[in-house]
Amino acid sequence: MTSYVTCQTPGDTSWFTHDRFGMFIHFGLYAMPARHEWVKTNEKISEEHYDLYFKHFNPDLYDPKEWAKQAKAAGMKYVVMTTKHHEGFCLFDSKYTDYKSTNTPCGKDLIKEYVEAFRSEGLRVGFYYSLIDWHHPDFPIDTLHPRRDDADALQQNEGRDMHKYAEYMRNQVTELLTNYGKIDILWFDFSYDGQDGEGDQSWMKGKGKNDWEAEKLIATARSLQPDIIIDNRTDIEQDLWTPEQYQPVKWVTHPETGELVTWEACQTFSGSWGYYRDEQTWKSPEMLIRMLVNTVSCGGNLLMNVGPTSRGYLDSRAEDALKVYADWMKYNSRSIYGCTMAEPGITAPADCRYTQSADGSRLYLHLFAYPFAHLRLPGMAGKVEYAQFLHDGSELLFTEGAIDHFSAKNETEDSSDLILYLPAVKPSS
Ligand code: FHN
Repeated sequence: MTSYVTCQTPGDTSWFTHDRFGMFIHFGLYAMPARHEWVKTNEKISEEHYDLYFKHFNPDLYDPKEWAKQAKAAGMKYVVMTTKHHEGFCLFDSKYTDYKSTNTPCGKDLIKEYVEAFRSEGLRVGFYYSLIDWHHPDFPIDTLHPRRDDADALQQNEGRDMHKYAEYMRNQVTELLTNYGKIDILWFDFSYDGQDGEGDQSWMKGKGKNDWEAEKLIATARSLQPDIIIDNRTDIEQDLWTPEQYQPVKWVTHPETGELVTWEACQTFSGSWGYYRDEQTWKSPEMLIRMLVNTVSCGGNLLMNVGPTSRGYLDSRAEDALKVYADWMKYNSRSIYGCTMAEPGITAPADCRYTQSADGSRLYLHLFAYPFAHLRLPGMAGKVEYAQFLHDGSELLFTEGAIDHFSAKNETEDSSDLILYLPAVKPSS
């Protein structure tokens, strides 16, 4: 999924664009059924049964310090954790609801411990806050709601007041941005406007910026933490972006302001954001690295997700995936941090990606397939002063626009990345 950080963030977003790589954490009651964070609505689980998860929620092995250490080792520089997902369960001690972690056997404000743990490892901290809330009595039943097919859904929906729910969100965002110190990112999720149900079920319509009272919600956040980076899944600006803008060969600019867009892709190791015990689809180590490289080669950030178990720890599959990043970033992080897409006019060969240092002096060539003896670099003849492998700094000969041999490494090793020093080429200002 791609989310876009708006250019309208008044604060300094240069740290965000420099850091490029963050950890996403989806944790909540849905870790107990362990069948996807949408399990309540996917399986239309009854309120009575879902309350069993609330009654027995006790992540006794919750250890965000351990998560933070692994995120830091993986090269992640910031983190965004769910404070409340669509199920409506709050991982923080809110005074506006009883549906919270402090009222379960867990008994703790999990967000407080999360913030302290990741700050202690030097990561910037963000909050995910769901606009959707399948538990709140004033959140109207709609096309996505678990109760949508209940015989009395229409009657249940009468009297639900979306304005009261919008006020509830503003009150909780006020708590989150008041009680936990400086927060760097606020990640709202998500609008689905205009999708009315079939036929006469217009009461099931989707929800967008007017339903969330998004202008007031964002104004509330900015009044408390003016420099906070806010994504645009409240639908305020969603319509300004179109996927074709994310072409590796183009600087992505805001269609109105012309500013270089800061944007972020979010992804997960498997097919689920929340812990999914029997999940079979896990991305390969190569895919994990390519997703990071590809995102930065298009001028964006990657927010990579983990879903802790309901005991509160990261399972071995998640830990193994984080280790893949740690091993790769050890030698290759300089091709990620402070880098962006290659400047206009520089196009990577097939099965390769370029990332370029912010000052334009270094072009990193990422090999998604190990080339044969020669690798021709279109348009680079006469523009490269020096070339070397990134992993060990060993020199590579570059003549007439081509790296002229790869005999230095056999093909069994991981395809390494290269640095091309381009003192003659400076990005257009
Ligand atoms: O519905 C959510 C989903 O559960 C998850 O939180 C993702 C993360 O980007 N956002 C929504 C789907 O786009």
